[in-house]
Parts: sequence; structure tokens; C-alpha cells
Amino acid sequence: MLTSVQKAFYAENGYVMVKDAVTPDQLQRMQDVTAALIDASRSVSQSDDVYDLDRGHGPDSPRLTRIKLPHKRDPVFHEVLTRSGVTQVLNDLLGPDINLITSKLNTKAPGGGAAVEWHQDWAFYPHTNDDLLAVGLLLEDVEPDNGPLLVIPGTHKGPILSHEAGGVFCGAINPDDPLFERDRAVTLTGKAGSLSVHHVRTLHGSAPNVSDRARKILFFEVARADAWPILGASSYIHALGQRAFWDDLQDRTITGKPCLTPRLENVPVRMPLPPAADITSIFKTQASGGAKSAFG
Ligand SMILES: O=C(O)CCC(=O)C(=O)O
Repeated sequence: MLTSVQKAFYAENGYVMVKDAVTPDQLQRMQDVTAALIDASRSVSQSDDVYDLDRGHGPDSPRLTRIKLPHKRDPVFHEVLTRSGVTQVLNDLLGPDINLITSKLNTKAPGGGAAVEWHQDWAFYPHTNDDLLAVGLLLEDVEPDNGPLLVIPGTHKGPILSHEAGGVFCGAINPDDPLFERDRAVTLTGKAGSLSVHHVRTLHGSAPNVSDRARKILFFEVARADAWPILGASSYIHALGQRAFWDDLQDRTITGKPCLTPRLENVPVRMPLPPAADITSIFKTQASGGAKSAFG
């Protein structure tokens, strides 16, 4: 799926955009299922295992920041993860043995859908090596005004910035950090069915949705099988016992097989501790951890 030019671009910049990663039929089915899931959230009044609610959510106006673990909500998301152009992109960049860390369908309702403060995913879940990435499949067109992902090219080769505020892990960098070069940010826009890839150490964030259109991106965060988690902020896998962890790992294997010999690399690791008051999602971590906003 990826050309050698795209692979080289990713290696150099820590992100890449890919067009037409799914078939029109897969895209339509995901759009239909997403619309139904959002509609079903009207009867939900508190964030739960499926929905992370945004401010102003209610029966007349569903406003979500996230549908959690979409690959467990409907088979179409699992199909796209394991049998689509998305799978090919993952194999092209990470090799044949890969597993899912988590999935999430981040939504931004029209007229103010929440920003995601600048962060590096690696700060949330350091591993034994950094062959990890996130793909973001655009379920609707993404333009500059409806909350696109923003990345700083090349930061995957640099340091892990502090993600602390007031002595806790707040899941975001301080926008005043002298190492934060905001003027180098690239805005990742594209047509529905395109995807972005960003490396686990690439500094990224996304602005609020100031348009009258929704923004919906399906994220899969994926590791090479020889990258083993050291600790994960807000990941359920660390609370599983050995048997449940092993069974869960089979479920999370996208292609190939688990690898029982972790590859240890000299990577910068800082534990995402102590935790913020609410670590049930990045939005809650950033809000309850007192992250300083770069967007408002
Ligand atoms: O939804 C977005 O725009 C960014 C999401 C993100 O970076 C995350 O959930 O870690």
C-alpha cells in the first residue's frame, strides 16, 4: 500500500498521510454504524465504558468526545483493522507481527467540539522500544476548521517533553515549554477514507471544531509485537491478571503472532505518574490534571 517515498517520509518526519485506505463500502458502513452509535448516546447522561461525553451533551444534542474501543462495538471496525488497506499500512511500517494497544473513535461535535492538548502518546505508555504508531482514519472530510490533527515534524526523534502540571501527569505538554516549536506545526487535512499515521513519539494535538460540520476520526494505536508495555496511563491491560492478559493479547493481535522476547532499545522513558484525578480518557486526564491549554 505504501510507496517507498511514503515510508521514507514517515521515517524522516514521524507522520504521513495516505489516501483511500478503505473501500467505499467499508467507509459507508463505518459512517452508518458511527451515526447509529452517536444517536444511541442520546439516552446516556454520564461517560461510561462506551462513551466519553463532551460539555453540553444531552438527548436533543449528542456531543461526544469519544466512542471507546470501537473495534469491540461493531464488526466493521474490526474488519477495517485486520483486513483492509489500514492493515497493509500497519504491516508496511511495523512488520508482520503487530498488536493493538487501543482503539478510539474521536468525535468533535460542530461548534466547539473539544480540543486535544499537545502531547506525545509515548508519554502515556512507554514500551521497551518505540516501534509504535497511531493511524487516524478520517470518517468524514477533515478541513482546517473542523478540528484537524496537528503534528510537529521530526519530534519523534527528539526528547519526550514534560507532561506534568502541579506535580501530576496531566497528559499534555506545557505550551510555554521552550522545546515546543508551535510555528512548525503541520495541519493534517484530507478526504474521508484517508488516514494519517503518526509515530508514538511525534508531538501532536488538535484544535476545537469551529465549523458547523462534525469531525470523526477512528484511531488505532498499534505496536510491533516485540515492543512490550512498561506502564500505561489509563490502559485497562495493566489491571489484568496474567491469564486474562494473555487471552486479551490474542484478541489484540492484528496480524502475525505475539513475541515473547521483548526488544529493548535505549529509549527515553519517564513514567506517567503520579496519575491525575480522572484518567478514564485523555480528555479527562488533561482536564483533571490541570493541563494548560494551547488553544484558548
Ligand atoms: O482526536 C484527536 O484529534 C487527537 C486524539 C489524540 O491525539 C489522542 O487521543 O491521543
